[in-house]
Amino acid sequence: MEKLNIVAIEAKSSGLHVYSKHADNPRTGLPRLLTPLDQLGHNCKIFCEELPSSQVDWDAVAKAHIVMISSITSTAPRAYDLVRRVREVNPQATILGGGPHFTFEYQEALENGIDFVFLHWADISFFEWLDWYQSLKDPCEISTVDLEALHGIRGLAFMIANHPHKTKRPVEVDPDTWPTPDFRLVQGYKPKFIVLITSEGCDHNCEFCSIWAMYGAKYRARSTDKVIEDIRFYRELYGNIPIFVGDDNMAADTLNVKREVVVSGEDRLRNICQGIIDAGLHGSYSCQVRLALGDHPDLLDLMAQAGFDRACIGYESVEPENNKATGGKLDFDRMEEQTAAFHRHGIAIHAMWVLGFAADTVETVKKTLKLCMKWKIETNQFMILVPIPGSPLRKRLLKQGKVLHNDWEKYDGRHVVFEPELIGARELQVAVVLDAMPKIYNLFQTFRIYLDGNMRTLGRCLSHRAPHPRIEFRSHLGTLAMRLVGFNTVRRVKKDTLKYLETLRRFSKSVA
Ligand code: B12
Ligand code: SF4
Repeated sequence: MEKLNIVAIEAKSSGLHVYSKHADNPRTGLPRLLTPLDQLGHNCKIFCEELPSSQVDWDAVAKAHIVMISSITSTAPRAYDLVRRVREVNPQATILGGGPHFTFEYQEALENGIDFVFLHWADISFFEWLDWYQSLKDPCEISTVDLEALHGIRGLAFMIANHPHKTKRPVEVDPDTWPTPDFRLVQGYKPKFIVLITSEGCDHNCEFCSIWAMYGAKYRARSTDKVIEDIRFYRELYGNIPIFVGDDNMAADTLNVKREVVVSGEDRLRNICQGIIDAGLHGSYSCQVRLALGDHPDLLDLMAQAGFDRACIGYESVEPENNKATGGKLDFDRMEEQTAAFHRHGIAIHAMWVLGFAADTVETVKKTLKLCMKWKIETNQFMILVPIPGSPLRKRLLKQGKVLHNDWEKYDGRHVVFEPELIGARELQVAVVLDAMPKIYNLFQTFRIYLDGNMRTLGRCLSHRAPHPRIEFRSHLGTLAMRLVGFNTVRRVKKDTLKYLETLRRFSKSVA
């Protein structure tokens, strides 16, 4: 079998995003797909443009048989620039695209020169496609007959005679069959922490999210044994490196077709924590979970024992009227207590708020700001509502004629790209990015939060309730670092925001 040269590129975002300087990690899709091929002896190189040390080696691209490009919505324009550059450098290469944006905008991707688009998950389709590719007489001259043979591969889109073709949705994959992604394939990448994916999907269906459209109304999860195997693999490679479980919702319920709970999210998380403790793999872990876990002190206790020191939580909104749009998952009267429960167990919080829902006004932004200060939430991400492709929100707003533009670079949660209900687009942009963000990330608040966290841990140590004080104290330092990065980022995005306000003036009917 001929050994293939495969270059894969994760496109970067053009502007700063809230994680630019802190969470500079690749997504795990490309390493997951290429790890088995690397093990078979193919020459696989991944470049993650977001990392200064992982810039594309164009000599490698010139020699590649296959170039893979991965993108989310805000990086799509950059991905298309990359396609054009690849064509110049290596006209013979076959260009593949995948990821959440291309899944929903596959025609756009094909029109922009991508040869094959992989829709939804590519864990089967990519390898079936590769068999097909390797069976071709001349991969540089793919004929219509060759393309016809592709209709049996599910989850694929391609052009035949300038017409886009899309095959059926891919069949489900057992997450236990995923290989552990080997990040050594990402050139120049020295991880500060590892992103570990242990599941796919979510049991909620928030209007603004594309997770159901991407993965189905399902939750598929890796078994505890496999998760422990993954952690062990990274520990052996990188020592006691922090691990961020990047699942959209690590503690989602697994439901059957009648939407009855088969495995509760709490039980799954409990098993993983116990597995970590039993295997002696405690360390610094973080994850994305629901705030409602705050009602399960025994589970929070177990999480703390395993070393979970931070939880990223979708707080979404402080307005109860927005509950439907946020998947009906929040109990507004309990938010404060649930937040305090995480804190009592030494777990810091990264709160993800969304602003711009139907009930939101400038007062909502102020109220949100006040509450996150009152509840002493360590770090807060104020995201502007974005109608991303694949989300029910996008469908609704398009129907209502409220989407202002499709300049994908601006679909990053930092720009208003639609006409909100009760507030002007510019008003929302100013309230969130120019008014609220600098208030959250001011230096006084930063030191207040830092001191408060340390005092809390000290109290937990004195009352013998802190299983891993060192991890907790280190986590407070992490909070300090994140907040300082936030302070710097907020100042840097100001110029861009002022410019964007001018752009909005052209679009928005309700200029404030
Ligand atoms: C970890 C993570 C991050 C990390 C690192 C990510 C990074 N380098 O971009 C951090 C925290 C930095 C981050 C930041 C952001 N993120 Co993020 N992130 C994730 C998360 C939780 C997991 C990513 C992951 O590893 N997934 C698992 C792997 C296996 O999936 P995958 O990479 O998509 O790959 C699979 C397929 O898509 C496909 N595939 C993908 N690419 C390719 C390419 C080819 C050629 C082929 C054949 C197949 C293929 O094959 C893979 C296996 O099936 C996802 C949610 C999710 N479930 O994916 C959100 C997600 C990707 N993030 C999202 C967003 C919006 C952002 C931010 C814009 C948030 C913000 N406002 O700042 C930033 C922007 C980052 C950037 N690059 O510009 C959205 C993207 C939605 C969209 N359509 O744009 C997602 C989907 C979350 C969501 N549910 O809405 N993110
Ligand atoms: S926003 Fe979070 S809770 Fe809502 S559907 Fe998406 S992943 Fe699930």
